[in-house]
Amino acid sequence: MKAYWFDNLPGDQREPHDSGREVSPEHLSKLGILHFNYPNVADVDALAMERDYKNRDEVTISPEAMGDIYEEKVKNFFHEHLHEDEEIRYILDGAGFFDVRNEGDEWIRIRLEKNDLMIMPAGIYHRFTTDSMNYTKAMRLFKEDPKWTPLNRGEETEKNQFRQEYLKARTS
Ligand code: KMT
Ligand code: NI
Repeated sequence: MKAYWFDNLPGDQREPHDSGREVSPEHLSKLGILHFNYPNVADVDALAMERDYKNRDEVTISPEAMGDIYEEKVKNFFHEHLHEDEEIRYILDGAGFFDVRNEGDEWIRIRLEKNDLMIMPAGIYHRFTTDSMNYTKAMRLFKEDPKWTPLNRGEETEKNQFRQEYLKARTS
């Protein structure tokens, strides 16, 4: 895992876009983000048990796995959105970038590699992309049914209850 300010420069979303300014784990935890390095799936099982996660699936995001729709999927994952649930992702293979908005509405880029697990709180604005290797294999954990509808940022999400609660939790 490596976290840094996104450079906001034009260019392919899959490039690192590393501004050279690192972001500390403390900064991430202030945003409500947790990160763990779990070499064994047993560690993930324990976390899932502890947090009452009953379901999971696996996705492979690559041109080989997705064929013609890969480029479209990658573009879609990169639309800024939030969820009304916590989002837990565990990287099984490959790597990818999650960009999250910080308290000043700036993009923080988080590079996740194999064995990285990240927990993002409900209501945080974020987006995802593969890197230039075009290969992310990830486990997605769900409390109940796979319900992880992305709500794209707009007037509606600003008023969203989970967004409001997220903002409130950050200042208290
Ligand atoms: C999301 O919500 O943006 C995702 O789950 C991205 C795909 S999982 C690596
Ligand atoms: Ni998401």
